[in-house]
Amino acid sequence: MISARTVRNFHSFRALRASSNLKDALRDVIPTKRQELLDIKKNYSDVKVGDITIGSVIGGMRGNQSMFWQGTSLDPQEGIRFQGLTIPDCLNQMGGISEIHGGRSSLLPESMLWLLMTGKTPTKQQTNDLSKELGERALNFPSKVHKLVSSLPEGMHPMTQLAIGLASLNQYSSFAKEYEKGTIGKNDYWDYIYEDVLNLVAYLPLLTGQIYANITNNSKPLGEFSDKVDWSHNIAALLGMTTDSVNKHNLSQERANDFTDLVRLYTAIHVDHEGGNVSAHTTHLVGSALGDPYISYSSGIMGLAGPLHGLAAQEVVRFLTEMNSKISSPKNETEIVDYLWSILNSHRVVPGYGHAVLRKPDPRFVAMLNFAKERPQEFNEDKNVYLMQKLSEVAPTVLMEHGKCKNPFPNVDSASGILFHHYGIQELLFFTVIFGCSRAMGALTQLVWDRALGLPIERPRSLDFGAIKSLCRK
Ligand code: CMX
Repeated sequence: MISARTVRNFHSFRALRASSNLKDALRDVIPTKRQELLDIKKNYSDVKVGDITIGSVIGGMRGNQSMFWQGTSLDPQEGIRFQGLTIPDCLNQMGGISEIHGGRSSLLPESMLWLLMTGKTPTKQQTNDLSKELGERALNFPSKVHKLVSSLPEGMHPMTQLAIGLASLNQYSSFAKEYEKGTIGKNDYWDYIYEDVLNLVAYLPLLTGQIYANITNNSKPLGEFSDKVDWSHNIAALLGMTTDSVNKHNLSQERANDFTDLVRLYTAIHVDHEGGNVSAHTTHLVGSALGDPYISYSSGIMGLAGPLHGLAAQEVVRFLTEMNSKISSPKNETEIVDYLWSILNSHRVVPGYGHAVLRKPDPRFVAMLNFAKERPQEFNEDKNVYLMQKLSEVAPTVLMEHGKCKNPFPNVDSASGILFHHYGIQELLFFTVIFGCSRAMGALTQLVWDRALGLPIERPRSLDFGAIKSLCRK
C-alpha cells in the first residue's frame, strides 16, 4: 500500500509510468475515422436528419438528432449500446476474471474505457495494463490540489467540491500548456487531450475519497490508495469500504468484495449514455471552445448535479425511505398505489421513473436489480430494496394511468442509490460523485475524439418570439 504522502511525492517518477498501449490502439484507428468524417462532410452535408420543429426548439431540443457522438448510441426501445454492444454483451464479452482485481468476475470500467476509445473490446491483458497505468498515473496527483480539496468545508455540496477539484487541475493541463505555447497543430490536439483525460480519470478515486473524508471524517483519509489494485477497488478503499481501509461499516471480507463489485458494475455501465444528456453535452460544448478536459468536465459535473439528471438517485433513496415510513408494509400494493397518487396529485415527479429518450425499462436498471437478485441473503431483509423492486412492478401502471410522462418505466437511478445506501453510504448528496467518476470515461473519450476529428466550436442559432411567431404564421 502507498500512503497519500508517497502519492504526493511521486512526481519525479513520471517517466517510469507503465503503459497500457491504449494510446497506440487509439492512434491506429484515428486516420480511418478522420477520412470517414471528411467523406461524409464533403458528399453528404445537405442530407436532412429528420425535421427540427418548433416543439423541439422550445422543448429542450427533444428528439433533435444534431450531435455527433462516437462511443454510444441510445435506442428508445432497447436502451444503451456501447460501440454497438448491449450491457449483456459487455458483461459476456468483458466480464471475465481479471488478475488485478483478485480473480473476481465483474465487468471493469477500464474495459469500457478501452472499448469507448478504440471501438474494440480489450483483451484481459489490455484491461489489466490499463488498470495499472491508471494506478501509476494517480501517483502524480498534485499535492496542491490534494491540499485544496482537503480544506473544503464539510457542508459544501460534494459535487461542488468535485467541480472545484477538477477545475483546479487545469493548471496541470498538458493541452492548455501546449496551446499556450502556440506551437501545436490541430491534428495533434488529441494527443495532449488524451494525456489530460487519462490523468483526470486516474485522479478521480483520490478526489472522490478525499471528498467523502471531508463530509464524513473531518477530512481524514478513510483508506489508502494503491497502484496494485483496479480503479474501482481504489474508490471503495478510499470510501472506507474495504477490509484493509478504515472499514467504517465493519464489512466482512465477502460484503466488502461485493461492495467493490457494485462499484465496478455501477461505474462500468454509467460511463456513457449517448451525447445529449446534460453532463456529456456540457462537457462536449465547453470542450468545443478548446477548454481543456479539466474545465470541460468540471462544467459537466455541475450539469450532472441537477435533480432531474444525476441527483435523481439521491431523490429515490429519500422517496423510498419516506414511503416506507408511511406505509404499513412494502408488500402492500394498495398503499403503494395510493402513495404514488398522492405524489402525482401534488404535481411532483416520481423520482427514478421516466426518461427523455428511453421508452422501455432502462437496461442499466435491470443490471442493478440483477446485482441485488443474485445476492438474496444480502438484500432480502432490506425493506427499501424490496420496495424498490415492488415499485418497479407497480409504478408503471400508475404513471400510465396518470398519462403525462412518455416513459412510465424505471430508469437506472431508481435502483442504484439504494444499493449504495444498503452497504452504508448514507450521505445521499454523495452518490452523484460516484456517478461523476464513471461518466468521465464516456464524456472525456468523446472529447479526445472531438479533437482527433477536428470538430468545430459548437454554436447553434436561436430564435426569438418574433421569429417563432413568423414561422407559425407561415
Ligand atoms: N413522475 C411524474 N411526472 C413525470 C415523470 C415522473 N417520473 N416523468 C415525466 N413526468 C412528467 C413531466 O414532468 C412532464 O410534465 P409537464 O408536461 O407538466 O412538464 C410530462 O410528464 C412529460 O415529460 P416527458 O416528456 O415524459 O419527460 P421529459 O423528457 O421532459 O423528462 C425526465 C425526462 C427524466 C427529466 C423526467 O422523466 C423526470 O423528471 N423523471 C424523474 C426524475 C428522474 O428520475 N431523473 C433521472 C433520469 C435519468 C438521468 O438522466 O440521469
